[in-house]
Amino acid sequence: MATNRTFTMLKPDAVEKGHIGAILEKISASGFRIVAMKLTQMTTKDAQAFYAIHSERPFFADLVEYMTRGPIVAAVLEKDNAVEDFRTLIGATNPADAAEGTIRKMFAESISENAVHGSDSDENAAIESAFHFSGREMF
Ligand code: RTP
Ligand code: MG
Repeated sequence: MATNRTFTMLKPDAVEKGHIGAILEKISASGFRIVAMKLTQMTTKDAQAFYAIHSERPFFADLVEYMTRGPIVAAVLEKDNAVEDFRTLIGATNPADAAEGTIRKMFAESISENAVHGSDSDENAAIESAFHFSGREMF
């Protein structure tokens, strides 16, 4: 995986509220090219594995329940400095702390239901992209 790619999920709350189009529009307008994308639903095992780093945190069970309760949009995005620039575009984990104009400020409800995921490193972007997509599904 090149270092100019990141992985994102539009989380179940964003899909439930009909925000897929608006969020993808904002992502595209911010200069990210979609190189892979699908609507999918994670199983409990999938979510436990994807968020394994948080398995000892008090919110882990709620996080797994939330991330599996409905479909998500999984996507791989390409742009110079993709990981850092996408984290800036989505804003702080808690939308109350997120900057004006960020995706979480615009579309998220709370620290636990915060509309969108963004990889936090190039290494995790590659791992998370491979978790959801085969090489033939990335363009
Ligand atoms: P993400 O991994 O989804 O992009 O979010 P993040 O880096 O901004 O935040 P992280 O610390 O990795 O937390 C992962 C997700 O767990 C939920 N969370 N709930 N109730 C809480 O205190 C709490 N803290 C985190 C959120 O869905 C968060 O995005
Ligand atoms: Mg994270």
